[in-house]
Amino acid sequence: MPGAIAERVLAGDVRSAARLMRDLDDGRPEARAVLAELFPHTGRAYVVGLTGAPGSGKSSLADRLIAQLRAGGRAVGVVAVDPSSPYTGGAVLGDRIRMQAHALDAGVFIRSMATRGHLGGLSLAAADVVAVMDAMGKDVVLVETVGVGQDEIDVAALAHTVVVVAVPGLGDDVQATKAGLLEIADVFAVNKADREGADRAVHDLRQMQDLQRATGGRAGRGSDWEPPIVKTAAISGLGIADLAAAIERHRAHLEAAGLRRARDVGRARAHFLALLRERLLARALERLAAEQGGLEAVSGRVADRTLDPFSLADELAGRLGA
Ligand SMILES: Nc1nc2c(ncn2[C@@H]2O[C@H](COP(=O)(O)OP(=O)(O)O)[C@@H](O)[C@H]2O)c(=O)[nH]1
Ligand SMILES: [Mg+2]
Repeated sequence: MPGAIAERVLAGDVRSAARLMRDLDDGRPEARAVLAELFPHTGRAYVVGLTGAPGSGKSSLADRLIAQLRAGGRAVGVVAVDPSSPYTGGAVLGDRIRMQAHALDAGVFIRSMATRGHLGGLSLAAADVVAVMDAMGKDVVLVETVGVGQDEIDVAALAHTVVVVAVPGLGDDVQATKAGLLEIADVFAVNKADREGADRAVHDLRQMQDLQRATGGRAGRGSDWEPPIVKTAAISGLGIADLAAAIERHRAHLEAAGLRRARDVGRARAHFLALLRERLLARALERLAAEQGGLEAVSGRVADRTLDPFSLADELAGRLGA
């Protein structure tokens, strides 16, 4: 039986959900217990990742997609993760202004995430928030993340459909896309198509896809899906319906090809591994604090070569269960 807080979250109560998310952020054990109560009621939301370089227009696209989804009667959650610019200054203000049209809409819940030192990494914090939104009854949860670094790639593992946002006129941006984002993209949006060079960017992406296919295909995604490339201009709304349709096609493809479950298993694996990592690391660090004076002291001794980190790590790991 869910407790009072879980009941309120399940009923879609925004204040209870917001408080729960804050408590999760603060690492309160009671909050995790509420999450466990909510768990049987989750698994219904469709999660869409939006990833790409800062300034590529992810928040603007999210805003447009929200409007599109709301017009279709869907309840929407948004998780904005931006480690390069924690949402405390301009970014959060920008996001609020951009999405404020939806601020009074009860069918939309937007959460900007701080990126304090989560032991489980960003992906765990984001996964927890996605779970709360899922329990609240959001049909679709958009997860916005800056596409640089492993943490963000990990966040993408939470999504059923990953949209990689590129912009024209940035060769380097396409290069960055190539590095890891090409692997995780289910759909490409070439945003700012109102600017010169959009066709060129589409062409470049297509070429990279051809190259990838010629050199052995997309590792890890396990399907014959060819990620479509959609031109968008979030500023005017151009191409947004196409983008929403491409996301919907990918979702239909996952279901028709029996891949939805594989994706869900992959999402569960990512979440569970992050949980384990957090728990084990917290436990090990507690031990370290109690027995060795903590991480800083140990690091100093390792740097001075008075402590062997290999033996210490082995020894600590070996005693974690005790
Ligand atoms: N010209 C043009 N500017 C855009 C477009 N989409 C977003 N922008 C602008 O690009 C800037 C960054 O957008 P934002 O959504 O915050 O990008 P994010 O950092 O990826 O979330 C803002 O000034 C937007 O107004 C577009 O389609 N065309
Ligand atoms: Mg943004």
